[in-house]
Amino acid sequence: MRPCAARIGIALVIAASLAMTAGFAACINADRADSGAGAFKDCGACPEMVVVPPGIFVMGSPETEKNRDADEGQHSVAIAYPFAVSKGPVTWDQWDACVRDGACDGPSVEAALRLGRDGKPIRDYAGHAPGHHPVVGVSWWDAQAFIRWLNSKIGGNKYRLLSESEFEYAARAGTATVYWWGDEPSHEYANYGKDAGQDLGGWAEGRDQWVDSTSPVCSFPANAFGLCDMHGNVYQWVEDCYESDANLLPTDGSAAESGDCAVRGFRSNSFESNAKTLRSANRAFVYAPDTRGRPYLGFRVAKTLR
Ligand SMILES: [Ca+2]
Ligand SMILES: [Ca+2]
Repeated sequence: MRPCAARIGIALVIAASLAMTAGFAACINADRADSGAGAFKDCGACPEMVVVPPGIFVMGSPETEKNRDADEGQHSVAIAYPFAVSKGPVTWDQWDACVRDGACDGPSVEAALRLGRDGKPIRDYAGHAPGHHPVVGVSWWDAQAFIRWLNSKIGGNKYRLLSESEFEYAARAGTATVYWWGDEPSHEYANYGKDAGQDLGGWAEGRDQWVDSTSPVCSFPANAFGLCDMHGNVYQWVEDCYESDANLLPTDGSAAESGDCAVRGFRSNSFESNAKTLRSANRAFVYAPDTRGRPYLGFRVAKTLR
């Protein structure tokens, strides 16, 4: 077997070859304390991380795609590095561990979840689904606090949010279809709401048993990269400033630093969102990074491997 460095060089030259890049990822991962094939955890309460190989993909949707939006212009993105992505969104259990360590502001998030968009208390607030369900109500800054806590565990600066292009690359997992499982929405693969129309509102069907709540993380099949809940369950913050012009988005996997940096975007979809926004190419709306209390918005983390 070639030394790792030599194999990395080859993989960078031929980044389009997924077979080669899979070998690259395996090479990187061989140096890690693995909990499974291509997966690892850095501490007991840390998220399980899955290694995603380098590759080239077309971000965005063709103009023929039903329900597409104008900000999804297609362009090629080359990700020349492997990176790790949490298998699912960060859970309440993981968030609570950060709160117990004093690194995450649990009480403020809980208080925010009790308030509606008008800032007034929700009269019939029923609480959130805890434990292995995804954490919700957290701001982009809360996500950054959680990431600082993870980085304190490893004594480095490797954990971070995904960029928007990394998120779409990881969600597509080598596919060019509307969803990774095909061109039609399906409640066998995601917790989301209505199939038709563009209204909000939960819906249960088939494997999707949840109407008005999140589902436990990874209740649905993982995609070809081994990641779950890349579509549905909860929206997930990404690192980027919001660049509405797809032609100006970075093509190397990095996060956009142009556009509107007073807001941050998120990806995926949620239990109360519709099939239109469940699409791999969908770019969600944006919020100010201090926005807390949204019961459909959480995050997942990435880790730089080099
Ligand atoms: Ca549902
Ligand atoms: Ca959109």
